[in-house]
Amino acid sequence: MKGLVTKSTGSWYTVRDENGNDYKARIRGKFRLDQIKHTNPLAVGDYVEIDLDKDDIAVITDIHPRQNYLIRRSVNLSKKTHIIASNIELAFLIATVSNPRTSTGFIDRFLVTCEAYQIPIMLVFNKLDEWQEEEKEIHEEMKGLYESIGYETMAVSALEGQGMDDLKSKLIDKVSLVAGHSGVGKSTLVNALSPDLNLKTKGISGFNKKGQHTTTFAQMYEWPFGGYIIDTPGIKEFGLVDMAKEEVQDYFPEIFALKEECKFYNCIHTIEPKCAVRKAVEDGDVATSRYESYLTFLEEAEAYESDYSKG
Ligand SMILES: Nc1nc2c(ncn2[C@@H]2O[C@H](COP(=O)(O)OP(=O)(O)OP(=O)(O)O)[C@@H](O)[C@H]2O)c(=O)[nH]1
Ligand SMILES: [Mg+2]
Ligand SMILES: [Zn+2]
Repeated sequence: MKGLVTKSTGSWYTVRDENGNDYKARIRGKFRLDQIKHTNPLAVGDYVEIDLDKDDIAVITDIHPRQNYLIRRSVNLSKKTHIIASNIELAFLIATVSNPRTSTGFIDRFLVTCEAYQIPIMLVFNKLDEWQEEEKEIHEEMKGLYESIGYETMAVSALEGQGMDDLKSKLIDKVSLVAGHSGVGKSTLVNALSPDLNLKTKGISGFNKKGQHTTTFAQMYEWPFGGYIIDTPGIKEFGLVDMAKEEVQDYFPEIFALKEECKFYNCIHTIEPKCAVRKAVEDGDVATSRYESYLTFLEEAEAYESDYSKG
């Protein structure tokens, strides 16, 4: 029968059947073949086929094709990637302008990954209750930047409730995912919309060591108002997945839109003459921070390519 993976700890999975029953499940050996590419053969969000063993333990025998998946490669140029979750209808990148500050570089990295894997994405700025003038200005700037490219943004306070009704309206009847640095309030936000879940959060005392993650593995929960949410552990840094350097520009919508206007059809917008992208950066039509992210990812793609060719 068909089931949905709602939790994965590595060797054991929780699978929910179509009647809403949860089973502890493990996989059959043949799945491990996929581990050549990924560190985990199955991820939260996967639809699978299960057989029931004795003691109501389920054996996962097959996986249904994934519509999409969110992937992360560790920064140390590891060739294996980790699938964070799959079959995501909407990803929410939770960002904060302080405590901790989310950099545009990190936001761009996440956006590019979502573009590459065809995952619809929204930017949510949390902790607006803490904003003073300076934070408000930073938020306005970031909001302006990303909305001008075409990304939808929201500002909320998971703690005090501002903006949460709007956010909820986006979540109803969908499989969504929250991602972002540790401490931005992902679990707090999920709790705010579904208090019964009572997810572990950092707590007011804040005694956790810096960099310590409160959520340690991705898990899917059902909303009381319809739909599912995947809470994920904080991402500190992650490397782009393997993409050719010519491909990087395809995932920056505002750069991609200018591509035809460059003199050379194979322009990658670094040193080529009559480059429409560099002109747009000079004119302020493409944000410097975005162009810098683009160059960083380009270098990364090159490094990855040459590392790969060495074998
Ligand atoms: N002021 C303020 N604090 C918040 C808000 N949302 C969350 N916090 C606080 O931020 C801290 C971290 O919240 P968590 O929900 O544990 O963060 P997380 O993103 O789930 O962190 P990881 O599980 O480690 O990835 C907690 O102390 C929360 O109370 C908010 O809207 N305003
Ligand atoms: Mg958490
Ligand atoms: Zn160009």
